[in-house]
Amino acid sequence: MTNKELADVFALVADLLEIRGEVIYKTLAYRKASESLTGLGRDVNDIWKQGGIKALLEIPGVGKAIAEKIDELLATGQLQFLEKLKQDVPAELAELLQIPDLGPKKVGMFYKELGVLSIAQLKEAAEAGKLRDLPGMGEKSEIKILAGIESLGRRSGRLPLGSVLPFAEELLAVIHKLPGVKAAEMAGSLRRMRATVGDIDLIVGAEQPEAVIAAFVALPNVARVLGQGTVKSSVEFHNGMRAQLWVHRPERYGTALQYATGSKDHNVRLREMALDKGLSLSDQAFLKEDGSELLCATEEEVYAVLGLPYISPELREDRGEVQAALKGALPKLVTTEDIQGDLHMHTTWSDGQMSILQMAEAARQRGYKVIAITDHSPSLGLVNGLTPERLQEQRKEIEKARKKMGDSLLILHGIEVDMRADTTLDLPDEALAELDIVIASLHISMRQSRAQVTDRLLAAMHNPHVDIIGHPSNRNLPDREGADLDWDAVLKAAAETGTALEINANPRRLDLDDVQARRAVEMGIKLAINTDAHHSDHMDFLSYGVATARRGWVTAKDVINAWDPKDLLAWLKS
Ligand code: DGT
Ligand code: CA
Ligand code: ZN
Repeated sequence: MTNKELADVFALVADLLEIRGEVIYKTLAYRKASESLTGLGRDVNDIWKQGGIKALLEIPGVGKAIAEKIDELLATGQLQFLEKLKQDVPAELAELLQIPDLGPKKVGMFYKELGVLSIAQLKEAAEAGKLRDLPGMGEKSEIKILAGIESLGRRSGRLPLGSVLPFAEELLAVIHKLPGVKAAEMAGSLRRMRATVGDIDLIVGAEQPEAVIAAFVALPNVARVLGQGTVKSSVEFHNGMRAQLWVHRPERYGTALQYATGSKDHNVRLREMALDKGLSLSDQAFLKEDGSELLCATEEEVYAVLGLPYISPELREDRGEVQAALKGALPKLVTTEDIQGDLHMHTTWSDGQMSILQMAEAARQRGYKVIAITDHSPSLGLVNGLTPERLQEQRKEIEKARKKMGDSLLILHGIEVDMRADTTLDLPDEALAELDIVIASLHISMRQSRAQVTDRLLAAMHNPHVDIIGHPSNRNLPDREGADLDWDAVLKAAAETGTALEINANPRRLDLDDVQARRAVEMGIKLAINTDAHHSDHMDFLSYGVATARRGWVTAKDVINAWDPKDLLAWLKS
């Protein structure tokens, strides 16, 4: 069994226990073990073979009960505890938990009351109106379940960039150290920094490809070899992620990297240009009509052969970048170094994990010149949002932090105010008027009709105190789609009212997305690239937001937190 398969067993145990109605804490140990096994860099089989149960206990999140169960699973391929549990609770029910907003209690109830065992049966029961009369249910919750089932059908199997990139970076560091490796880089959608990625593509430059491939497939966290050839191999890791590795001789590295970075459409465009010059471009080389090869060790050379300047990977989507490059009109893309501060963060005043001062100090350490403290407003459940009274109290603490930081950091007092379902904001104008900066965000009732939900954004933008719309669509990657916004209307209002739109850099959001960000800057709308940090570590998310902006052809002058703080202050006042 692989780590991932073991992890899946424990996740199933936890799901079934919850459906049976066990109290949460009894399931926590299984969930923790499942997560820990998924993230483990070593093969559990090796640990177990070397040191048995005792060695298993060294794995974080694995206590005696779990270690014994891993031992049983690895020895017999089965778990008696799970087999018994399945007699109480059919294992198929766990599948129902994938439906968004459907919890174990309801799943258990649908099974007991109606014998529902599968998503198909649940859909049938909901369509026949059989769920609405059960305890705690109604017509609305029935409709919600149907919508949830429908959204499952759209599930992509893609992973958010932020879940893959850190793993791929570690992997790359290991590959760099394999014998004979001269160069190694990520390619594919990961290098283009798409918001979600299908798999990990890696390119290596080495004189002896077969030796590198043999070493790669033998890495300890490889669970399965899906394919192994002389220049290419494909594997699945213990965490379930898949990677393809191509190895090329160093003198061909440029064409190989360019090819594997894609996108497919961008490459098609380049091949057409090559053909016009009598060249045929492959991952190996440019082939001339006389049959000789033109080799490129770097990507720059590939583009130069075609008469093009280097095109950043984030732009390679065939969205006009080749035409722009030909005209010398590529944008000077924003970089993380351009960013002067972060204008969206939370503290212990609402649902953040650190104090104002701790966040300020972390920001100063990163070399920021400005931050905005933007805790939540009151109506949003569970986040301890700020009433006008508590905002006044918070102001005093902001003043204290300002004294401590002196001239080294500008601290703006702000709020992330909720857009209520009825188009009003969650704080009175008088409270907003006293703040330095106001972000308005959509969190609740995001499944309203297009007209209704769009109206809420328009109303917020027309409020003179609102400076920024936070994570405009409220999407959650990879599978929760954003609100059904009328983007034409949203962008038009942003341009007219001079409201900035946020690119929320949290890798689960990346919202605005690249496409809307590009439309926005073309219309002269200003953007803010913010991390929405709830802990100082989250400030690291910045690079994901910047990458999204770069994919949207955004330059530093489009981004209010890339400006000198003086200019930002002037803009906030205007
Ligand atoms: P993904 O993995 O779905 O997130 O997307 P990509 O872009 O990483 O695509 P993938 O993994 O199927 O292929 C990796 C790269 O290989 C792709 O970006 C460009 C190149 N490639 C794959 N198939 C073709 C093809 O049929 N023609 C050309 N020109 N390039 C291809
Ligand atoms: Ca890929
Ligand atoms: Zn926030």
